[in-house]
Amino acid sequence: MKQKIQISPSMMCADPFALREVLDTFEKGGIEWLHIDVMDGRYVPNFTLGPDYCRSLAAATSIPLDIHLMVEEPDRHVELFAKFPGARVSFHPETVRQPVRLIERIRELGASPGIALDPAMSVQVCSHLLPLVDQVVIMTVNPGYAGQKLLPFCLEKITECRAFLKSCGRHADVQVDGNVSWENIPRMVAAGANILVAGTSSLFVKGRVADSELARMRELGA
Ligand code: S6P
Ligand code: MG
Repeated sequence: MKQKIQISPSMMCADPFALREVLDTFEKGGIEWLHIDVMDGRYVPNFTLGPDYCRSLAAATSIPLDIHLMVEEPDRHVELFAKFPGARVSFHPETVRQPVRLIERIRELGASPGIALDPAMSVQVCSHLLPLVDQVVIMTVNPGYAGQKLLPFCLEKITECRAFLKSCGRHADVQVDGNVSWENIPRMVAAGANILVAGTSSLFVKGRVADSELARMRELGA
């Protein structure tokens, strides 16, 4: 049986001047999540979205926020992000001294915890954390920028992660983030991903999204 795919569009790819139109398209299309990339210029070379942007989005739509923290010491900032209704907050385990404590803290704050594995982080190294979270983000590009090319070896990590979760009876979401293109989606879904982060390789064209493209993505993952 095929798994049901959820879509989490990457909001850093949206034209800020077209945000209302983009959100309307997502609401109409039943989009499950809004993927928010938070970058601090330290863990990654880039700077992107922050808590004010999250606040504005949460006020403008009821689609829950899927917040991807690409920051050092996320435990210092988690309160700013975990407070949005239905929010999911994912962090990179190597950025914090006590990742288990941070997972617990995210739950205490009422949000859903996730961990994100950059291409250099193995599934095996994080295996003790996988049963504790609701989502594992497998990054298929180096974190920091939209519009990069797939690192093919990361596809095996999706398979490995899904198999490990299954072996411990866990049904956590496996999200794939990075160059989720029309061409790559079938392989990513076949490997076991059930949430697709959609950016410039698929849904977004010049920062806007067409209804027909959303339908096309549903068909690919349905
Ligand atoms: C990258 C970030 C991602 C990108 C996404 C963009 O550091 O975590 O979420 O925004 O990969 O998608 P695309 O299709 O341009 O690669
Ligand atoms: Mg991301």
